[in-house]
Formats: sequence, structure tokens, C-alpha cells
Amino acid sequence: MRWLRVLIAAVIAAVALGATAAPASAHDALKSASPASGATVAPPSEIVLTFTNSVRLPQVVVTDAGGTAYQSGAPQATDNKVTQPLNGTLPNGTYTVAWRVVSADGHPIKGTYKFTVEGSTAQSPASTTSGAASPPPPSPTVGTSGGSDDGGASGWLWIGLAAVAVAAVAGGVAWARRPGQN
Ligand SMILES: [Cu+2]
Repeated sequence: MRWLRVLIAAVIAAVALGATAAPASAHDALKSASPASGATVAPPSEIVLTFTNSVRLPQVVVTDAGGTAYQSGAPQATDNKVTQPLNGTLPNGTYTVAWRVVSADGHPIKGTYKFTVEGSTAQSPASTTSGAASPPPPSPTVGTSGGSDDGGASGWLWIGLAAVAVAAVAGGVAWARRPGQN
């Protein structure tokens, strides 16, 4: 009945490998934003990001097409909302909001989106003196769209599961190959 032992060993290995392929639990995500992604609006006074769960340690950078930053001060995180005040009245143009937060499960999540300002009375800095604006602070994000990082504990969990799978395969093969009754 050696074939039966090999079959059982294969099943053990398949179950162990299947366990490692189980999907990771979902991260929190950006649920909505004001101004909304792709919206054309009058100059907003602040950016409000609403997430699917409580978030911490928010970073928000709002830049125009020329790279001038318009966020003012630090963003505030209250439960699942992040509010980022803006610096004065935004001139007409397209703006990019880059955000990064730590979600409830400890994973950092980040993303960017654009909105457009119309009907503003403010002058664009490009049409006044150049170089007057302060340089933008370091961007909190290098992503170009909504994304997430799996790292830290999650990475070690995968390594642990892989080790369990390898041990199960080795154990199953050794068991199948053991000398014994025919
Ligand atoms: Cu997560």
C-alpha cells in the first residue's frame, strides 16, 4: 500500500501549501474625499478624506501642476476622517492630493488623486514672481494610485507559513518512505 502513503503525503503537502495561499485580510481604504477625485470645484478651504475605518498618523500633500504645495499645517485624524487645511485660496488649476495613513490593522496605506479648481479669484504663483513659494515638504508617498504595503508582521507570518508547509512536505515524504509493512 505504498501508493496510499504517497497519496496521503501529497494531500498533506497540498493542504499545507493551500494554507499559505489563503488571501490576506483586507486593508482599510479611502472611502470618499472632499473635493472628490476628478471633481471640479470652487476653491476649497480644506481637504477631507474619509476612510473605511479609523486611521492614524496622516500625511497629506496638495500640489498644483507646477509642484507648489498648498497644504497648511498638519492634518488632523478624527476616527475615520482626515482633515487637511489649505493655505489661502487656491488659484484655478488642477491639484494632486497625495495621502498616507496608518490603517486600523497597522498597515500603511496611501494614494493620490486629482481635482480641479475653477472660479477662483486667486492668482496662480506661476503668473506672479517665480521662486517665491517655499519648497514643498518631502512627499509622504511615492505611489501613483491607491495601494498598500504588506510588511512587518505580515511578512514574518508568510515566512512562518512557508516553513510549516516545507516541514509538512518533508514529514509526509519521510512518513511515506518509512520502512515497514508491505
Ligand atoms: Cu492591512
